[in-house]
Amino acid sequence: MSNTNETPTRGSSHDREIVEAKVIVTCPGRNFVTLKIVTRSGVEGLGDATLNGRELAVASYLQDHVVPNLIGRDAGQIEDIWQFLYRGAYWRRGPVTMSAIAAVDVALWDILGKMAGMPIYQLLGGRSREGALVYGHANGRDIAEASDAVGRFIEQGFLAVRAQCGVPGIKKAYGVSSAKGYEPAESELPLETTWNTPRYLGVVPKLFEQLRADHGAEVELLHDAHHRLTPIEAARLAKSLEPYRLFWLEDATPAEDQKAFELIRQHSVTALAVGEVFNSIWDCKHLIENQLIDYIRTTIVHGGGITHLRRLADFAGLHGVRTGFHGATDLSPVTMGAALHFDTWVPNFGIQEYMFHTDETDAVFPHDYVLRNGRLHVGDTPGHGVTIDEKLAAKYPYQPKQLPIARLEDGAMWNW
Ligand code: EZ4
Ligand code: CO
Repeated sequence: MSNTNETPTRGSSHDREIVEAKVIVTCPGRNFVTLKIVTRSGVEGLGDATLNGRELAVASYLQDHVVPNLIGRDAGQIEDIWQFLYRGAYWRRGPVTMSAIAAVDVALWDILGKMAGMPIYQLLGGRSREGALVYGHANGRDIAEASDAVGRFIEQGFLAVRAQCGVPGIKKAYGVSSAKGYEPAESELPLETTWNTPRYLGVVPKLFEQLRADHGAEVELLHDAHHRLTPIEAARLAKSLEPYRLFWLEDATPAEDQKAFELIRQHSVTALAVGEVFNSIWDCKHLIENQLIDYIRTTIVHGGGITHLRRLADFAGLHGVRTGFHGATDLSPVTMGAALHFDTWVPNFGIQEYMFHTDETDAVFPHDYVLRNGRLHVGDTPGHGVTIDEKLAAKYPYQPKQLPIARLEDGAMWNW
């Protein structure tokens, strides 16, 4: 360095050399896997690698297979490291691999921001909007309870609310919980729930008819079918919801079969969102190119980080598809922070899912984003603005928890 006043963090590739990478598993209310990368000059970056119900697989992938490859590399070579981990593993894609790559990628963007003295949204190209429109999760055991819950979100200033309600005769319908926060990964072995599609299809249009009657035409309403429907059932639901103008109908049918969405589109103008379980641009290429969806849900932690999501979002933008990032509580505040920087920049932003983390989680991951008037606002802290209190994290050891499963009434496995 020629100028002695220059901050050491802006220095040469020698200063940027990765000297340490550490995997932190903690359970402040639920499990999170976090990767911390440290450079020779002492800059630290954090990435989230949480894969709900399969956390230790990603922790091992990072610890055993990725960390040894990171030591000695230049933290500034974000693209090259991404390509190294993606191409270099030979085994491409998949949620475990892509969550691990995401953790490295986000940690490196965090480091880059700190070295540049800039928030990540600035590195991406700057602010496109003041804040990111978010939607909250309202639910109730029946329609009346769900409508009251939606009302409480509106009172808190939310402009968009996802609504789920119980299905008569079904114990533990998806998205319905009496507890304060909805946490689906509840037990060491999967909770067994039952499913009945005809009864579900009977109740959902009535729920939204009631919500429009109670809360008016303006509030944005969303619904998640959580992969439960066949393509023709999904088409029927989408058609029956048209009068209530949903912001979106999410995961109407599993989308391994991307072509299935053609059938839904043929029958309905209800906006469609899909992709929280996707991990690659290739999972939604047909959906996007053929304009079969309106919102892509794949988010940073499960989709290879900022580097891959930027590619995906640009591709989606060409086809009129907007972002609607997954943001349930199993995505840690690190992902939320990184996602909000992305949302603040991305030109084709749609909406951001947002559930409150527990106080324990917020204490382990201090962050600078704030909710104001129905939007989440990022701060100007360099990087993504989320840190970890490692001492506190160590007080919450990993707890084995899996997501529930669903069976039809005859006992056959269905999609949870
Ligand atoms: O079931 O994040 O839209 N949100 C969702 C979530 C998912 C969980 C799975 O880990 O569908 O509630
Ligand atoms: Co969902």
